[in-house]
Amino acid sequence: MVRKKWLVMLSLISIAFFMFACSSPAPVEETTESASAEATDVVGSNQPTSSPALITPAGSAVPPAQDGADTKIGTEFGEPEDWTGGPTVGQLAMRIADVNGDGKGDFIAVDKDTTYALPSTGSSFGQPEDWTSGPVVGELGMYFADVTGDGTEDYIAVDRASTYVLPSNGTRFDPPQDWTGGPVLGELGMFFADVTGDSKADFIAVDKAAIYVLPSTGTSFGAPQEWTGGPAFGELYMDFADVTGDGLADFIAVDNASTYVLPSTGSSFSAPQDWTKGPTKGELGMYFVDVTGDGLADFIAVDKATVYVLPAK
Ligand SMILES: [Ca+2]
Ligand SMILES: [Ca+2]
Ligand SMILES: [Ca+2]
Ligand SMILES: [Ca+2]
Repeated sequence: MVRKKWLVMLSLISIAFFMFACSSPAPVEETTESASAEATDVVGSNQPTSSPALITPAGSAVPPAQDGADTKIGTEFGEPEDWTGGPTVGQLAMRIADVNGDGKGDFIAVDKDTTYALPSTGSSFGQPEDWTSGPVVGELGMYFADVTGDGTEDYIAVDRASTYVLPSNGTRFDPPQDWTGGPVLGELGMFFADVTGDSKADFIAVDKAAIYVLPSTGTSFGAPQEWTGGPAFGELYMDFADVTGDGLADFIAVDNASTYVLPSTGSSFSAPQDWTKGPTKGELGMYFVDVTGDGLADFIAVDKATVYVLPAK
């Protein structure tokens, strides 16, 4: 049922755009209704499927900002450090995102009554700061990515009615702005990453039929563009990160058989390339983030026994 509804909604994306484009919706606390049940349902949906199956976009692909200035190359992880000096938990969601734009990933805790940011000092997370002065919750998902292109990661709340962006001004999130003028949902997952290469994260909706990209203009998301010419998804995991190092986020699909990369051309995704030549997966989690500092996102696979890094090269 639900899926059918999504299908319909998705097929209506374009229509919705035109229909709603002219209207002036009043968002704001629309996003404040409790998302607990729905959010888990959609964002973490896990219906097992046959071949190209499902994925779970547990969170936004928000690799820490990389600046070319740092040429240090990492080789290992050090000992665990206590960065909060006590328990810090978000009731509805927790993310790491550089919301103040200083190049250090900050701890974000989404609570029912408001959204807190604990800015990173580089060696600890500071005191919680109230960044929304009230509840902001995405019914279908909460993401953090720099969609405005100013270097600060913004809050994106995906509701059934529309997609709202709360731009970071460096010290808090501005009020919600309607960026899609109508519903936009991905059946298999929703991601925010810069696939066009203009430093603004784009809205990527993974549908069963294809992957759609809604390029960010800096103040809204454009009309959906089909980037794959057919179905494309990972059986075990999907993500969007720049593994080729050209500044455009690429599509990564982890299948049972191998891990495939579909490099972004800036206007579409190229044919799949086999990047692991065999099955590779993390039992407990998989991430694609540059941990070596060379500008290429690496494959991090978390197993019960240890954490593996497969450096991109
Ligand atoms: Ca920061
Ligand atoms: Ca921003
Ligand atoms: Ca972009
Ligand atoms: Ca790339």
